[in-house]
Amino acid sequence: MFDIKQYLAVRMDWVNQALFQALPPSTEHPVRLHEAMRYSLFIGGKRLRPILCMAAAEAVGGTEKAALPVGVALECLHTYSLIHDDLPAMDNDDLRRGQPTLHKVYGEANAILAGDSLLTLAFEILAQQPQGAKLSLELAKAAGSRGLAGGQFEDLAEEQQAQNHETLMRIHANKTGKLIRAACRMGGITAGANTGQLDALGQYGESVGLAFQIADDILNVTSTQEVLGKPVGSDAKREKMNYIACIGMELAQTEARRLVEQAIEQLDALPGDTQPLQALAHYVVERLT
Ligand code: GRG
Repeated sequence: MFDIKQYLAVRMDWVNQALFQALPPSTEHPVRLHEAMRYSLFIGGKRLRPILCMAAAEAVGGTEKAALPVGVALECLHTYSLIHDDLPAMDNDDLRRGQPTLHKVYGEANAILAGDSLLTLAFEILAQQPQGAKLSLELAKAAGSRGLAGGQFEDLAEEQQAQNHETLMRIHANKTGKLIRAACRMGGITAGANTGQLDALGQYGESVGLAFQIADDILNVTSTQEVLGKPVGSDAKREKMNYIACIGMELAQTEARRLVEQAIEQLDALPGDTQPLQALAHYVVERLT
């Protein structure tokens, strides 16, 4: 039986060590900026995107270690998006990863700059990898106006507006799904996957990304701030578009399970060990944080 807990713990450790090495030391000038970048990265986080990236490499016969630096880049970019999402101009949140948000501790301007620096560092890391151009293209497409930033834009614009399933799907696919999809495809790229294999990994990532977001919406209703490390009940309070308001709790749970099965079907034709990706798809909807 695959031990997902142990699997995650080992890889989280690898990712944390690699992140520690990749970031400028907090003794380097400008000290406070480097401290701020490290604060957001090391106060917590599941490291899901780097772990998916490594598992995707393995699923097409590559090595996890070759995908690790790419995972580090993904985590830097993900953390930038969380820092900016928490800013007063966006979600204005006080808590992230169980700790005060970066702007609460370091001030708003420094939080913006730490986010900018992490976003840029992600591409600096990718530029140094074999296949750097292909990897950078993949991440840039996922992070820009057709991905994360565009999804965030629509999400902010849609607050307090009518719940519409189609709009909700598009926002979530862009805001959450595109980076998870990119993580899987980028893992494949490090392993020299062919076009068909990259498509399968991308479709796996898309389904897992949506399932992840549905699970996030469910946890926003069912979990507690202590367990989750960020505010709960915030979607309802802000009348924010989410799956529960849109289709109800029961259908949301059914949809998340269906997406997991759909994701796993994509793995059939892959030549490597797909057990970790299978287990990760289940973990995404069964997780408690
Ligand atoms: C471009 C500013 C900007 C934002 C992009 C990612 C994003 C949009 C906003 C963050 C807020 C949010 C609720 C995003 C949906 C994806 C999501 C649930 C992120 C949290 O990811 P986890 O659970 O976080 O993997 P950890 O802390 O474990 O890394």
